Amino acid sequence: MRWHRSLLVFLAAAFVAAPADAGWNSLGDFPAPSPTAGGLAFRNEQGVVSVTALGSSVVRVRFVPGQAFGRDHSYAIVNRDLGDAGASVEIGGKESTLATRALRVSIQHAPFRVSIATAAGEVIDADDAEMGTAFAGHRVRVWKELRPEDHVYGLGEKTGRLDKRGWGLGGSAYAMWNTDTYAYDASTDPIYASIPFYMVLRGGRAHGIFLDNTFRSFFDIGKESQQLLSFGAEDGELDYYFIDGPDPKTVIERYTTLTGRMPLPPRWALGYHQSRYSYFPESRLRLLADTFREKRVPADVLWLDIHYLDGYTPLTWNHERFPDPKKLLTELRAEGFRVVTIVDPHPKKERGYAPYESGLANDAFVKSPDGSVYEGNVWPSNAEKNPRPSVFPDFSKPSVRDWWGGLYKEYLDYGVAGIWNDMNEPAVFREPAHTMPPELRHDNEGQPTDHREIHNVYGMLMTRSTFEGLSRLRPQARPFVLTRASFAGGQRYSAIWPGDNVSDWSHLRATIPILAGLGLSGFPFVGSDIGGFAETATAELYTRWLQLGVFYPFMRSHTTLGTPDQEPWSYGASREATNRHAIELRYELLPHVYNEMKAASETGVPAFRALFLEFPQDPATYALDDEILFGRDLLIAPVLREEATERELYLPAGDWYDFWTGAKQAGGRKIKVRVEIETLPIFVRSGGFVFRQGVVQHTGEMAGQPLRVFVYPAAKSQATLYEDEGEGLGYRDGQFLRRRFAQTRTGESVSLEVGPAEGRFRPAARNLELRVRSERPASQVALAGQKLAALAADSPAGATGYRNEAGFMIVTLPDRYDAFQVTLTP
Ligand code: MIG
Repeated sequence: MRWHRSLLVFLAAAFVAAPADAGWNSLGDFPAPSPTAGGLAFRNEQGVVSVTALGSSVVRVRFVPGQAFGRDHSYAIVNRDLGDAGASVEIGGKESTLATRALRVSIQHAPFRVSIATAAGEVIDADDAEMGTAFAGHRVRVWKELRPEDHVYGLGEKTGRLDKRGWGLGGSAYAMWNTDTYAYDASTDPIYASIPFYMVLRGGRAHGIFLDNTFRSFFDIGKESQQLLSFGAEDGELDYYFIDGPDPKTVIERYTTLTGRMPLPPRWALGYHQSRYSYFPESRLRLLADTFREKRVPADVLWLDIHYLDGYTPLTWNHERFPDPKKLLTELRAEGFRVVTIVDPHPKKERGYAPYESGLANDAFVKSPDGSVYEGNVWPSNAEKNPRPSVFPDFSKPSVRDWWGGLYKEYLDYGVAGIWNDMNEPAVFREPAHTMPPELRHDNEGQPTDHREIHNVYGMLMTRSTFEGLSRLRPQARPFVLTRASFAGGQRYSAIWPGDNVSDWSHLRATIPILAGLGLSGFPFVGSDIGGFAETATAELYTRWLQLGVFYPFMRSHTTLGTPDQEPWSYGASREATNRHAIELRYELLPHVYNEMKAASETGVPAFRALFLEFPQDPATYALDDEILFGRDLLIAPVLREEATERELYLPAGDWYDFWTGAKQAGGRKIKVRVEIETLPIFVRSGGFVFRQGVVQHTGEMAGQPLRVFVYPAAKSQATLYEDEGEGLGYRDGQFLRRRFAQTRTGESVSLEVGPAEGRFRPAARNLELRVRSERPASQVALAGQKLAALAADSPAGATGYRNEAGFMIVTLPDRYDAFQVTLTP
């Protein structure tokens, strides 16, 4: 077919057509700005804009139509101190510049357009020449150039592909509005949480943008026009932060310097969790616990969903189903189980019910514009006996957060270990909006506003209340909170799970981009319902899900009301063995998992990691959403197709080692591997260190376990291992142990260095096993210069020496905490 030239021109014009929404007023001509502390301030009859440098690599742009900014207040940002920006401004006639050590921000005055470049002048982020920044009534929005080579990630908890440019050239558009979306699918948007942060990767170079606005907001990634990325909100300020890399991990570090990081979780929360809607009565829960121990399937945590409550009423107990919670929880604890209970944000409107009474006394509830307490139907209105509407704490009021946080006291006295905050979008049985009316009133930390502004932070502020309450009630413990709804910065208070997925293979696959996207958005403590929530998993689907779930930071099986049992042993004896094996792997890897979660708490960089974070220069990683890294060194290629006998996967450049066989695979290519139901493909990066222990039934059994350090070949490599008591806050005062492990290989001989111990924590007496991958067995091994003896297979535990086993040279010694060196020679 021959295309007519004018048709091509027409098509090209249609493709680049400017956003035609007539309502938008783009910012026009501004007079020269005035200098401010760290930046520039602009003003004309359309509005005010400020551009400020926060540290050398972060620039804040703030615009509001009208004549003055509102209060400078943020629920998301906890720190604006990113070091000295070294900022200088130059005010010209047509253009002004704000320069930092790393960036050069050029602002054209007429019409007003911002362009951010490196100090060397390479433009990174530029307003669209035509639209720039605009407003329409209260709406605010900015259009930015999107280049063909740009990949866009993040936006928190989003369905669809990892790369938000979408399935093809069609682009994608996302809204931020926390929504209870039972059995959502890949096209549902929005779902439960809002994180208005994205990252652009362009030829391996990354930068990010965070829109700090809690109203309903929008992100258009090349959908309206392939050349444009635009974002904005229905009200409030267009208040955004440009965050430079150039490394994508650096972007996350800086974003989480602004919005805070996940606190170190208690180690038990990284064990296996078993949940369903709902385990009751008490005898059922005890049977569940006993079955785990009898069948030797490791587990740490059992969950109580809404049937432990009296008429679904938050903060009560159903004493018919659970007559003596304290006794029950104490006895479960003796078996090594902790219990997490669900607590929703909808106390029942009922005289005599303490949370309602004390809430009224504290003026704690969300109100209608006429000043009356708002009532809505949620679970308590479905109670079999005495159904009633609910009222809703206004978590945007600091005194309400304190009050609600204190209400957990009774649960903690019973021995509840953690709290699960559900329904906090907030969900209200009021269709079609399924939430509160927009005109409801909130305190908004002293500047009253309506629900439109608080909706997206309601869930996060609830988790803040919970987290801070637990911290006050148990000052020595690390709180564990799980939430369904949250906002940017919510990582400071809770783990998150993406709600009500479906027992379907497409949902298993979808968990990778959703969870990885959360990690890219500063939220590292994530996990989806293993097995799927709605409907029923087949045996095969459940096993495959559990195997991937080993690498979810939060590993929990959960299913809805009325489905068959979804426990590791629910699918017959052979599946029980396979499922046990998956959970055992999680427990073997716990030292590694804990180490990676500690790192995430310090840098914000997630353990469940999209490949491009480690390989930003490799375009083959940009759209990968069916494999994942765990930390730096483990590549996980889960089996995501029914009855698969093989799977294709991509190994980035370098050598990789099969986790199961030790076989070497050259990377920089796709490979096909055979798969069996027993395991999933895992590869270790060349030079990788994997920290393992023996199988335990729960984290309480870790003391005395050997520490097994698996070392994979590279000329030179190193890793750090962090350990501590697993609970409590002593680690902040030096109760931790951090050591560096390093290898150097010359020819076939390997020198391993274990660095000096940092911190005062010392694990209970145990063995250290250094397991060095090698093509040939060791024949000579020296520890700190002393020749070691070869160990016989039946040598007593605790003996010092070496042996060779299945492709590994293994040195065993009682762990010691001075620096030392081991050399192994084949
Ligand atoms: O309307 O508490 O997503 O995990 O089991 C359902 C019952 C309310 C929704 C949660 C789900 C939980 C369920 N909850």
